[in-house]
Amino acid sequence: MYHSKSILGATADFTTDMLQLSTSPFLKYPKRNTHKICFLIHSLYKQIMLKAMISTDKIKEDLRTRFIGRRLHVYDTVSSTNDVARALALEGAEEGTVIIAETQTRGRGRAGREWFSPRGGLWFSIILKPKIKAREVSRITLTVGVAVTAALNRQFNLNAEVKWPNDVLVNGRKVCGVLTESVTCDETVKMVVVGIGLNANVTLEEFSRSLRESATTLKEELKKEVSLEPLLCEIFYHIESEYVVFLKEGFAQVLSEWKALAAFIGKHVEVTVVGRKFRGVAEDVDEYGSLIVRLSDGSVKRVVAGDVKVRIV
Ligand code: BT5
Repeated sequence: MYHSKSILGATADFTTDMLQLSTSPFLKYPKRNTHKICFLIHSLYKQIMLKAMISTDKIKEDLRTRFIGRRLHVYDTVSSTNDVARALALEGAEEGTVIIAETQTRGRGRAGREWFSPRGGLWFSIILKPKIKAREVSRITLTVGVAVTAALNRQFNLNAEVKWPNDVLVNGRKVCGVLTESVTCDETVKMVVVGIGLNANVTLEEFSRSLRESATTLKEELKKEVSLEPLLCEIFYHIESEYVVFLKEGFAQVLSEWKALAAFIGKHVEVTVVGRKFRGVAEDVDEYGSLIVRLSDGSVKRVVAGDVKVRIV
């Protein structure tokens, strides 16, 4: 791993993967061509960096928030932005600090599931320090889901929806996932790291065959690439607004916004909880973010977000 200051002022970690690009051709070509190869590699490398690097300067120009995104750490590659955020939070990083990476080598979803994080996507984590109880943490996930959905609909005029507990869908496919991790002490939350994975400028061909069936990307839906910095700023703005409403006025308003954006309330669903499946109608989401499912015998099951999968049947 090489550490360097990027041309855009952010700290960047360049992995050896990128540098291999520039070393291997030397082995194959005669010496007289090396200057040409050098030039080629240099311009290729420059192009990659210019295209890939998310600009902190551009973000700062567009930022309309009071605290979210005011402190930014932009990396080329990390294992997981949630891990970096957690480490920084434990070192005392302020609320609203955001960690962004161009790629993640070990991006994860809930219950340790793999999160595919190629270049072109938005993979970032936000440090929050809400004064809430541990049982309220799932409210943060729903709050962020509402905010990302609102940002996408506002910015691109899409019809994005939220899917319980932590997805954002476009045309029924997952474009974004939210991973909320917290540190608690005696039922009180010390800090929350909200990880957001948004498939922005990624082509569907890059996904595995099985993911291609359930996932989508903004590039795919809009048939063009999107500018990442204004999108990030829009998302930060909506997250901060919803978060402040939640903390100051309570969760009821955010929950009603969530329900208005929900993909499947009233639909038949199959729920998988730790490998066990059952079917019913998704009736509601309660004030703690649990899913209420009515079974065919009329009884009601309350499902807590965690290692749960839900699909519309
Ligand atoms: C999530 O988990 O949806 C939460 C994803 C959070 C990712 C962000 S990226 C920044 C931060 N750093 C991290 O390490 N994580 C966060 P879950 O509901 O468990 O969904 C995981 C499932 O989604 C996987 O098992 C796949 O089926 C699918 N999946 C994986 N990568 C995907 C992608 N890029 N787009 C859509 N679906 C994906």
